Amino acid sequence: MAIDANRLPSFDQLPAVVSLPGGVASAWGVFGNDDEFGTWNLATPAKAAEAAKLVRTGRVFSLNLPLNEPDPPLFHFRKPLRVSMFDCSDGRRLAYDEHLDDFCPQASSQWDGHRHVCNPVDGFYNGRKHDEVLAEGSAVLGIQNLARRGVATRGVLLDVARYLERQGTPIAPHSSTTIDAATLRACAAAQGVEIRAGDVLLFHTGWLAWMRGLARAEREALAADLIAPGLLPGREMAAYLWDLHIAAIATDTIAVEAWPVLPERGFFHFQLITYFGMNLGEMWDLDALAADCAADGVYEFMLTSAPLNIPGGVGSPPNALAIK
Ligand code: UVW
Repeated sequence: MAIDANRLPSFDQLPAVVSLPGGVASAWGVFGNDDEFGTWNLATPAKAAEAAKLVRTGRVFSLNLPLNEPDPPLFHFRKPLRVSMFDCSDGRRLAYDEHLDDFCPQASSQWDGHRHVCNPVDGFYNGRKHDEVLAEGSAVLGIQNLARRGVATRGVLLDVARYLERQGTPIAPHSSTTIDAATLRACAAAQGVEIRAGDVLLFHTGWLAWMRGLARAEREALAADLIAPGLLPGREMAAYLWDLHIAAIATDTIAVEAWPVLPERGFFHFQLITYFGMNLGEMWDLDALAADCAADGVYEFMLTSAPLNIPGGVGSPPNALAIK
């Protein structure tokens, strides 16, 4: 289905989700009733061509943490990766392969794909039923869809950390500071960058760099009482992100939204993943890119991502690059 971003409904035109509080709205059906790509539909071939024109210096930024970080994984239900080489020599040569054990594709830098969250009442993105998605051998809404498609589009970085520092209100990393839509707008204006339909929007908070600088015992304490800055959930943020018609959003924090989730605010993953069909990039390593953008004043680039082709996968390391 060819998508024209100019003809998409605005947030105010989307139907309300009655099973959830907080003004959640549904984009189910907007990209087709059988669609499994959600807002990735907006990352069109024209966007890849637009992004290619942004490559001017050839500077490449890998946005991926080592797969064994953070150590320990910060959610207790994710296990640390174990890598073991084994000998596959054949008598004429010494050779080795490896096994990965307890690999959780969402324990490090990651995409949260369309299978990550499900509203128990309504189902997964586009109304796919829980039993259908969880059925043995089902790949419905799996990350293989994105892996086969690949990502090459315009990326924009909002360096909220530097912006708020200059405003005299720096983000305290060991906090659940919320970032509202007005702040994202003001940051974009201060940087002189426009966010366009089909872009991947990155926002930098400085949380990841802070977390990586902690001693192991401090990271263990953080895992036991997890806290991180992030987006302020709610109707205003949902309307801002939908009306930008971005393809996805990614950040250097653990959950995109401020953590922990407060019951009165609701779990914003539902709005973004389940009802918009928008994948979330988390714990992306944005520090070097942010420093480069601050140095040259250029906050747009080509963004590529090649997720692992895991049939029925919930998420994946992004294998993301920003190229300027
Ligand atoms: C959870 O939703 C628990 O994890 P993540 O922050 O990876 O989305």
